[in-house]
Amino acid sequence: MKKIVTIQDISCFGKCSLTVALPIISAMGIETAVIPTAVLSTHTGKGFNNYTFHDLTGDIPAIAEHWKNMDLNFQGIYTGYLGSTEQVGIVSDFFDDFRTDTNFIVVDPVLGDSGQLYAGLTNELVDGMRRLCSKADYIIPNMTEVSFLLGIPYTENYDEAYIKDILLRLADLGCKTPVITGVHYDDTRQGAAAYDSENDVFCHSFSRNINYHFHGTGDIFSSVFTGAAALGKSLRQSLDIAVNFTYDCIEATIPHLEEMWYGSCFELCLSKLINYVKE
Ligand code: PXL
Repeated sequence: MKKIVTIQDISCFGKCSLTVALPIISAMGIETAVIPTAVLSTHTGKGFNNYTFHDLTGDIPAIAEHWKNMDLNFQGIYTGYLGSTEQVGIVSDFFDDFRTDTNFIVVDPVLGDSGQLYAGLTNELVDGMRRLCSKADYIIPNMTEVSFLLGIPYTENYDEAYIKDILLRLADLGCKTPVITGVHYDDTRQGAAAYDSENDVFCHSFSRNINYHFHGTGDIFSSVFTGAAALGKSLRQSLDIAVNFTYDCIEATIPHLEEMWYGSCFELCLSKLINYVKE
């Protein structure tokens, strides 16, 4: 079986990071190994206060060491929310230990949204994420994360020429293929833009725009994109599957007022995802 290891937190309630990545990547028919970076009682987004936070930095090197001794290998290594700045060095060592000639690394530089860093995250972590991005095959920031990674103002008013320039600057950080999520040039469509720097090709994928903001959609997109790439789909196919599935999840969440403030009802759409990857 194809195997992906994903390194991110467990938010025990709230549907993001590992509680999204595990079911989604598994539904794609891929074995999913996990390294939890921290355990929180909920995610740190709007509406949740006084959440617990247990940092697991100290556990990660021993897990990696055990796996090295077992000669484990993975088609994809996919990182998300990190629990401490110290984890940047540990994850970077993990990349060195588990990178092969045929696998790939995805860094979702989870830092913030709507122009703001997530609660408790620091500029030091931003610098660390930038270093991790330099080692990745794919990075998947939203426009907030783009602004922190590149040290430029946050904007939601841009055109295609601006996004292409940003993609080139993200590739200059050292990653092969930057992918920007939440891209919209007008009110009718929303999607993702990518730049394959090895082949000098830009690529877009859009779905219909729904003007709602849902928590956890970035994690849904990155999980699906990583799974699709591990299954050998092309960049264009992986973008299309991730954009379409993220749209499905947003649409499916709208009738669920009691849940929509903290996450997306991705569970209702998993059968669609299974069909997307069959096609
Ligand atoms: O969805 C990104 C994310 C992951 N993990 C934690 C978060 C967030 C966003 O708020 O708080 C703990």
